[in-house]
Formats: sequence, structure tokens, C-alpha cells
Amino acid sequence: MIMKLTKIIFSCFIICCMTCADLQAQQAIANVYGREVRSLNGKWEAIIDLYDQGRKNKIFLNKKAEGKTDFYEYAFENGLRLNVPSDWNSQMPELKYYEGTVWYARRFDVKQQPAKRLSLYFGAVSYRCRIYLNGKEIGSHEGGFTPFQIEVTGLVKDTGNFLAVEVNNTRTVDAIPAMAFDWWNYGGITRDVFLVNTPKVFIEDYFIQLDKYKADKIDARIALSDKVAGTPLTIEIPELGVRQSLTTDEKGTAEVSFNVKKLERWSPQAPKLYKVIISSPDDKVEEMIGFRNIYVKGEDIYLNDKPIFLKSISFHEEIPQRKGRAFSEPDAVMLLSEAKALGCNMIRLAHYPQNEYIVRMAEKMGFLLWEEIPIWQGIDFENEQTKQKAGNMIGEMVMRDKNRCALTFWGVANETQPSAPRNEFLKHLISCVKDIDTTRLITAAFDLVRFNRDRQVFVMNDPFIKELDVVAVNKYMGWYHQWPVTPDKAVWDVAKGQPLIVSEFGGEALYGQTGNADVVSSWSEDYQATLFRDNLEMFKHIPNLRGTSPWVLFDFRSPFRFHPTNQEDWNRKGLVSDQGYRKKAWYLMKEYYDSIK
Ligand code: GCB
Repeated sequence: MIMKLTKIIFSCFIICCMTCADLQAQQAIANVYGREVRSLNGKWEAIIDLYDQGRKNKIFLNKKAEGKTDFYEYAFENGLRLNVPSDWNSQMPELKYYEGTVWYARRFDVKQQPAKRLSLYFGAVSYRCRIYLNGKEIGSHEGGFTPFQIEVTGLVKDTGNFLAVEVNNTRTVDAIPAMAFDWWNYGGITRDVFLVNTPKVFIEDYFIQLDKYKADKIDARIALSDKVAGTPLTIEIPELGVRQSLTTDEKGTAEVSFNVKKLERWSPQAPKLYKVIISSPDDKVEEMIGFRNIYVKGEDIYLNDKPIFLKSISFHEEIPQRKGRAFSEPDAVMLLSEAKALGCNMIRLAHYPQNEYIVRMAEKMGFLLWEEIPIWQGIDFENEQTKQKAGNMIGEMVMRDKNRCALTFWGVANETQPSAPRNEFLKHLISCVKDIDTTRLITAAFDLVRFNRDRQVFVMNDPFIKELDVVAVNKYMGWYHQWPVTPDKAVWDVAKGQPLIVSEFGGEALYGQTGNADVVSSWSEDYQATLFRDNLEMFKHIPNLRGTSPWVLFDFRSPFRFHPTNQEDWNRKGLVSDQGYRKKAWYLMKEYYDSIK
């Protein structure tokens, strides 16, 4: 069952109001890429504001000196220009490690149509921002990886609008992620910026998917932007001969379930998508949607009623050769093609919601997806505000991607230690997800598996796993952990009765480095290959293993990693180097995945 859309929008809105005294941005419209949009991407003017003086000095007013006595110690014009979308770190050597505030600004003209509504949409701004239009603050947002929008109907002029965005990526203890994390703290307007034109009353949201267990029943819910009862809506799926009529209730929402014949279900082997058209008297939106069943029974994960083994891989939203964030469709093709070549049927999008180009392209190319928010170690689970923020963030992620049938897992955490506040926090996240979507599998990755010497087996003790559909374990045998027994004796007794995924394993190797295949510190491809061979052997002794996800597809940039010759700010656990060359372990993994039918 899918929950009421009005409730979704409402609960997210309430959370926004609770967590921030400022004008909070709104929940983004469903399927912005299927709307009438105008891109505001391109070169923006920028000011680096290390000491946070810009707000105090109201530089968003962009005043010009007049008369004899005026002067202003700033100007956006004729200064630094930064690309949007993109991180700032990769655009100037001085900004490589920058953490602080950067102001972005641009002008635009727009003819506001009388019968329309206009909104500003941001795919993501990292990490927090305030938005100013024509000298007035109109919204703010926290969270570097999820979209938001701000309605600007009536706030724009036909010509010469001045849009300024104050972006800050300072790490703080109450943020998500918090003070330390193993990836680059990219700042900036990292995803698309659009002006979105909609009718006055528009189709704000919809959730259309196959019933969790039935192969021929589609459940659909639609929400209008306004609480207007009696509005006729239609859902069409021309290829299936579907034309369903609905009428909105007093909340402006409508729902229907209907049966379909000859539906071809989406799968990694045949990623079939159907054109779905949703219309109201004033509005029409369409997108490609796939249909599939995914559920857990005992220790198995079923896709379209057949048990499946997840041949997964992780990557960060980063193009290593460019040393910057991925933000475009070609970037998505590059990252995903390498995963395809490896023989994967799933991607664990590490460790935060990645851009929609990646998500949509992954679905088209036939990858199941695991998506998570950056609840990555070191989170302040006792902070109520952080908990509310995390709930808001996970809500924004689920809202954006709930119509992607590829989405299989909502991940609620990575490597957390048991405690009452942690449990409460994660339960809150699960309930925020389930407020919107009860059909996907809930998971979290743990790093608590230990070898029990008395029983001579690997075990894990975290009662929280009972809250999850699938248990995931990050275990770095041969890297952070020495082998207590030989890999052929490494038997696991972990999460019995539930499906288990080894969601991370691996070790570092500098591409092209040869060395002793037994010596960890050789940082060689040879040792990395040994490590993979050993882990693949161990996997035979994990009875409930239903998927593996090596860490990681590409070497990625991380200030965590400062070994002068082997790392130089790179985490070298990639199966592929920063220059795109495959390491020896890549071929072992490929062979393993190809052997699993
Ligand atoms: C982990 C983390 C991942 C790190 C990785 C590593 O357990 O989940 O984000 O990058 O280990 O390389 O240590």
C-alpha cells in the first residue's frame, strides 16, 4: 500500500517549519524533468566570503555606488565566475579544500504568464544555502544532496531579476554528514537550477507502481497542488491500453488501483519502461515508469517472484579524472557503463542521494538501486534537531525517487553503533520512509561483525537488525581486519533468518604498483587481488548471503587519506583507478559476477 500523498507533503512541511527558523524551501515537484522548465545553469558570478561578511553587508542587494559619497566593497560583476552545476572545489586551485561561504549570483528575465505559477528549483546545493531574489530572502535549505524549490510567482519582474545564493559547506557537529567523512566535502550549486512553470493548480505529486506482490495490479495516487475537490484526472499507459479516470477528494488527492494485462515487468535483464501520462484539465505530465515486484521471503530477496543475488557495486558521485562532482547525463553514463562492464545488476549509491541523471540512467540500463542519506558514522544521535533534519532529508530522497522501479533499498544508516538514541533516531527515519513508501526494502550497513573464538564463527550483535528487511555488513577482511582463520574456514552466523548483503569489502592498491601479494602495505594490485580472492572464498561460507558490493568502483578523493606516495588525498580501494584503468581485482570480481546466474 502506498500512503496518502497529502500526508507526505504535509508531514515534510511540518518538519521544515520545526527545524529552521528561516523561510524554508518547499518540497520539490515530482518529476521536474517532465515539466516546462527553463534552465538557469551556466556561468554564475561568485564571491568567496571566508569570514561570512556578505549577509551582514547585504551584498544580495547588489547595490551600486551613487552620488559622491557612496561606495561598496564588493561587486558581483567582473569578478570570479563559477559553473553551475558543479562543485566549486574543482574550479579553482584556491578552492580545492575550501570550507566556508561562497555567494553565487545571476540575472534573468522572465515573462510571468498570468495564469501560471513560477518556482525556482535546485537539484542540490551543498551543504546549506539561503536564496535571495531581487534583494529579498525567499528561502533556505539544509542538506547537500536533495532537491527543493521555492515559489516565486509574483516576485519576479519581466527583466533584470537578480538571484543570489549564499552557499556554505562548513562541517558542523549537528549536520548530516557531520565532522568527518571519507569523501570530499564538495561545496557549491552542484546540480541543475530551473525555473519551473506550472498551471495555477497543477499535478504536484504522484506515485504509480505495481502492487508489492501482484504482477498485474497497479496502485496509483495523485496529488494536486491545491485542495480542490472534484477535479477529474486521468492516468494513461498507452502501450498497455490503460486509461483510468479519477476525481480528487477535498484534499486535492485521488487514488486508484487497476489491473493490467500483458504487463512486461522491469528487470535488470529487460529494463522495460512504459510511458505514463497523468493529466488534469489544466496540467499534463508524463514520464517513463517501470513495474516490478520486490520482496523478501525468509532469507531470500525476490524480484518478480524469483530469488535474486545482488551483484552490486558502489561509487561516489564523482568523476575521478575531473576531480569533481558528477552532475550530467554523460557523467552518469560513464559511471554506470563501468558498473555494467563489471557484470553488476545493482548499484549502492554511496553514501547520499546522487543526482537524478544517475538514478534515471541506472534504471534505463537495468540496475537495481540502493539509495541512502549520509548517516555515516559520527552522527549526533542525541540531537533532536539533527533527527528532524535527517527525517526531512530522507523524506526528500524518497519523494524524489519513489516512482523509480529500480529503487529497491532505502538505506537508513552506514556504520552506526548500538545505543538507545541511535535506535530511536533510525526508527524515526524508517517511519519517515514508510510515511511515503511501504513497498521498498529497508536496510542499513553495519560494521559490527566479529570473530567469536569459542564458536569459531563470525557473529554480530545488534538487535536493531530486526527492524530491517535486509541486513547489510561492511567487513574489510584482509585490510582493516586480519584473518583469524583461513578464508575457507571463515564461516558466518550473522542475521540468520534474514537475507544478508556484504555491502562493503576491499582494500587499497595504487594502480600499476606491483608488490608482494602477501603484504598489505605493498599497496599493490597483487595484494588487492589476493584480498579479493580470499573474500570471494569466504563468501561461500555465509549461508544467507544474497548479495555483495565491493568497495568501491573508482578510486575517490578523500582528505581522510593522506599517505604521501600511495594515497595523496585518494582512497585507493577502487577496482578502477582515478585515471580509469582497471586493476587486477576488477577482473576477479568480473569473473565472480559472471559465474552467478
Ligand atoms: C567504510 C565506509 C566507507 C569508507 C570505507 C573505507 O566502512 O563505509 O565510506 O570509504 O570504509 O575505505 O574505509
